[in-house]
Amino acid sequence: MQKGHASPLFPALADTGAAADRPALRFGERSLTYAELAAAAGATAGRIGGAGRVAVWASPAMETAVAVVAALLAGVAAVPLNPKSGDRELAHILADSAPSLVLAPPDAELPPALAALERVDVDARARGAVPEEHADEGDPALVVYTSGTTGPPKGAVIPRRALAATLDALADAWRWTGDDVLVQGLPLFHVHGLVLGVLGPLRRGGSVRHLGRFSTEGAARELNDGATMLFGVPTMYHRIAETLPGDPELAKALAGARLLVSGSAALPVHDHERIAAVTGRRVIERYGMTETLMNTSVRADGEPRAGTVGVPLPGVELRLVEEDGTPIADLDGESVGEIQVRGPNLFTEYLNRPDATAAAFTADGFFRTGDMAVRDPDGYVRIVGRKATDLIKSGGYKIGAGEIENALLEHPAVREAAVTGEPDPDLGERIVAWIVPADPAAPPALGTLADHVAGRLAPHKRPRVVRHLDALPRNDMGKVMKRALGHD
Ligand code: MCA
Ligand code: AMP
Repeated sequence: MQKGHASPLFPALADTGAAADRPALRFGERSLTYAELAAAAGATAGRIGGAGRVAVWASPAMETAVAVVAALLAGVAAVPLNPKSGDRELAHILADSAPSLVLAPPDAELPPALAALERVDVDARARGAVPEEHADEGDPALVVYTSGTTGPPKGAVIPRRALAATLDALADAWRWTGDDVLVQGLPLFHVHGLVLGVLGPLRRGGSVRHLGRFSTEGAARELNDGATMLFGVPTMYHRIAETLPGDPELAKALAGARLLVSGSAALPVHDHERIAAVTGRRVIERYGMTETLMNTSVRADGEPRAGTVGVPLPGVELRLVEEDGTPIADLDGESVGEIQVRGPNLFTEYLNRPDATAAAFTADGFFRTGDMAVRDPDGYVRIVGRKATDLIKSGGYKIGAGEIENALLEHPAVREAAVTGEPDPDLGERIVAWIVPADPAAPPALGTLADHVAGRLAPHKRPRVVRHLDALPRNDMGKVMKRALGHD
């Protein structure tokens, strides 16, 4: 069947004349204009057309942006890989998503798990014609892996429609235009850094300057040199709040920005207030998920109320429901319910997991987020917690306790393991490993277990604290009572 001609995701790639010479991407010293990006992505797209799904070695580099744009132009779904993924995690993602090739920067050293795949080096200086996009809006654009409470991460299949819908809704909420210059230092294998932080500016015809890795100096330098917006996770804003009192350059940079946006986890009111006190500027929060892209935001023209994630974005239906699924009618700022959302921003399915997909949706097509919230009388959403205690948010990364427990149990010095998150001023939550040692005389050290988890799963999933116990507290059914651990 002939594929449809959906409207292009990046109209600015077709620009000609002076418009095509505007900057699109900058990573450190390297930059590409729209004409150069169109040519480089066109060249790579020409090499991958017809591939089923492609893996992208998503280092924080120019090539990652070019590779993902190329895949979208070619109508091929991209699976961004964390270049720091450990062997277990990588093997799972590759087996589950079955990519036909891997796109990588020419200088990247790929691990053995990828050796069997055809490799296509991405040349950011290559020149090729931009192919006509033959894709339907429901076609998969990205498969992004996200942790659940138990088991290995699931691949959320994100359709092209969702990318367009969420980025256009944010443009409305934030008055985001092609004149904006974004600075960010987020990883490019998650929605925040990749979809909002790279595809967002490109859809608007604006530009992004990526810091490679986040630093307060980098953010200050770019904001003082023409950048208009900053995107970050709360840990980054916490580090900004810590640095501000002794750093007038940073204070000036933030004061002059058009928009400071935080997301991926809650930004504590204390950090909001500290930043406002020094800069006179309010950080605004938006709320999203890998599966839903963005659901709510404080609007650029709205009241930036600390501790809230604003109002539903255009096109997003949002409701709070009680345990039995009954919608909560009151906007009273008190009644707590689970957030459910419906709209064109939603993912299609978890790859190869019809069971998990079915469980995630209600009969009338709302997605169950697992986030608990109240709504103020004027509709502002305040997130107050989450249903599952076994999901930890650390540095803005979602991490499943079960996944880490399974990895820890594979270490010979571990007899039993339970993982919890506890409050951390910098990371929001830090991962705590409660360990019953195989040999009480030789309990495994934190460094040993951290390396073990980092090497199997990913460094950000490593425990930051280890506590040794003689036995885990269990109920009559033998289930570990995590709440009892929290109060130890
Ligand atoms: C340390 N390292 C190790 C080990 N220990 N490597 C291997 N083995 C070890 N045992 C390395 C780390 O890999 C890292 O390297 C460096 O040491 C420092 O580690 P860490 O302390 O973990 O990093 P950090 O600098 O403290 O990280 C803070 C951070 C980071 C920069 C804020 O957490 C981060 O980038 N968070 C963003 C998460 C995110 O984008 N979430 C979006 C998903 P190196 O520095 O070289 O890597 S949520 C989402 O997408 C939804 C839609 C939403 O709403 O946004
Ligand atoms: P992820 O699955 O990694 O995409 O993370 C999505 C989760 O991050 C959501 O379900 C929320 O729990 C959390 N989240 C994202 N943005 C915010 C925010 N602004 N405030 C509080 N929690 C957030």
